[in-house]
Amino acid sequence: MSTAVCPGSFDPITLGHVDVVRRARSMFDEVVVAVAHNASKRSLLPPEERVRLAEDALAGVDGVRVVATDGLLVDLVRDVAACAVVKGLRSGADLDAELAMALMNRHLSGVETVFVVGDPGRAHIASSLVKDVARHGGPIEDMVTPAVAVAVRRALAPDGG
Ligand code: COD
Repeated sequence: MSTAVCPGSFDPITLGHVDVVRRARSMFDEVVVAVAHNASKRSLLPPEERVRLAEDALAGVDGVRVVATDGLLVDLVRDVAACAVVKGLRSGADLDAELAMALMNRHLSGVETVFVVGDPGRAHIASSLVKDVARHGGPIEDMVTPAVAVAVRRALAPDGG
């Protein structure tokens, strides 16, 4: 059985992420979605909520499980016996950032990274932009699941929901 790890901050999971996980699942028997920590980003949602929202968003995709990790990605890859990491690309800017991580992960453990090109119709979707649109009162309902929209608006409310 082939297993791949699909990592991200997922703060929050978007319909762009869901598309990437579906594409990963079309190539591997099992996809482990890893809700991880990106040291260069400050999270809006706590890890356990990001996991819950990812599980909800991916409930219709079989062969997928969601885990949280606060360690090195390559350690999780080893622990779940994955043969690859799968990342999504929207643009050349994504590739620049992803290439550095792919090279580091291969240096650390030998793991290969497979890049999938996401749906162009979802290439505008980024978690950071979804939060920014919501922060300014704009519509996010066509970029995230209903549960995510509620969670983001609640987290951004002045009293924290
Ligand atoms: N279409 C296609 N792909 C998309 C879209 C979209 N609309 N939106 C997001 N993606 C892709 C991104 O390009 C990325 O590949 C993936 O989805 C996840 O995106 P984010 O923004 O949720 O996650 P990142 O980029 O913040 O994740 C970074 C990690 C958490 C994976 C990284 O920091 C990490 O591995 N951390 C663990 C600690 C570690 O091992 N550090 C060393 C790394 S070399």
